[in-house]
Amino acid sequence: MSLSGVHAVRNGRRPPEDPTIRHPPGSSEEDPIVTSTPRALSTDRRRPNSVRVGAASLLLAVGALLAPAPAALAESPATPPATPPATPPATPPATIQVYKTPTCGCCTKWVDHLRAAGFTVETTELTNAKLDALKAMNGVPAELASCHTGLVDGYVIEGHVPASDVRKLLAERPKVSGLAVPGMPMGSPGMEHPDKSRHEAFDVLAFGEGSTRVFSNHQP
Ligand SMILES: [Cu+2]
Repeated sequence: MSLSGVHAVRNGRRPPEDPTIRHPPGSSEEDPIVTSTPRALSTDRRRPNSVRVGAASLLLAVGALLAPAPAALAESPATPPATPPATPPATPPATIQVYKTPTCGCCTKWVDHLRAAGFTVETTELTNAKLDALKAMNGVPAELASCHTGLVDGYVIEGHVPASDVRKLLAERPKVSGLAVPGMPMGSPGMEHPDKSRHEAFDVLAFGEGSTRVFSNHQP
């Protein structure tokens, strides 16, 4: 079976130590500011009083200067790596991993659409069989399948989903597996036709947990 091969392709792209890997929201509860105290503030205890007062106020002043600087805190080896505060992730730059077959022209146009909207996109080309396996592995219902599959921040993006819907998904973070535009509706991003009168209305569907609902509707 080729599932492990697909996995290897995905996992091999970045080593786990890669500092650019973002952590899911709420995955870290350590606050580096709470756990690290500037050591300099406690070093004056053995000195005479007069020196101590002068040194203490100087150190306090230095401490006040250093306190807001994350670089000063990061010098302690015990300080955990800086993580973003526990707020919802900001709007992208998000990286979308896109899986497609090598000959899919509309897939490439959809990737261009995402990049034009500000997303970073990494593409991986797979055989049809491996692409189908990847869709199944990521819970894409067969009836919602399209030509390409994207993965971003724990969500699956199946087919020609507009970048604006991906942004909305990442901002609102509903409890769904992902979004899908089944088939390849004419006029969806990457499926534009020179004759715009052939563009059709289409729904973006949110799927997951055995249910599907309309996430947004697009008119030609
Ligand atoms: Cu397509």
